[in-house]
Amino acid sequence: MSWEYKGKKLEVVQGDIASQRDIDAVVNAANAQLETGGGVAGALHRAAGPELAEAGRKHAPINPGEAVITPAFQLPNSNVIHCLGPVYGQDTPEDELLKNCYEKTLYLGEKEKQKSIAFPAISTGAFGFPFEKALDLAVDTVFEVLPELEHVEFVRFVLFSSKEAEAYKKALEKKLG
Ligand code: AR6
Repeated sequence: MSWEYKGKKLEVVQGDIASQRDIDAVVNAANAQLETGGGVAGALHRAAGPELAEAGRKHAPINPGEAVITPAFQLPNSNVIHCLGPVYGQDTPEDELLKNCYEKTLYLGEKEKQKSIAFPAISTGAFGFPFEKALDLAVDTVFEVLPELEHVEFVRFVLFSSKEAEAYKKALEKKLG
């Protein structure tokens, strides 16, 4: 499902972040060492190959709310933007750190002239951030930052479950009608 917003395109899909063929930069819900792991990081590292962890080593460790960019290697994308979300109940202030993640990823995508960016629901898996609260922060931040950007034209939210995709669709419907 997709929407137009101030000349930009927003989309919500249910699927795998490692299979977004038409997207320039996919976002990794990374760990501080930019190594492989479970969830999103596991899927992206598996599909990209060992070069992704090797490329990450130059940037590691990163702090919560920080984002760095690497090539995407065997993934069908140009780049991976790795963002470390906050661990809920541990990295504070959680809301601000999660907002930073979306903001910094978008600005980095802009700097690197990426036309399209696909986000997973950062911090809502192993890091335990409550899904609905994370959804509101993600959507509000994208609505705030995206219209300011010149190069980034298209943001896709990729959710693993249909229930989560429905929640995102509802949130965007509510904002855009
Ligand atoms: N595609 C899209 N979404 C996915 C996928 C996938 N292939 N796999 C899981 N999700 P998580 P975090 C959803 O744990 O909370 C890793 O081990 C998942 O259902 O990937 O930021 C890293 O190495 C959830 O809704 O990210 C870090 O140590 C969301 O993506 C740590 O986990 C995020 O889940 C990062 O934890």
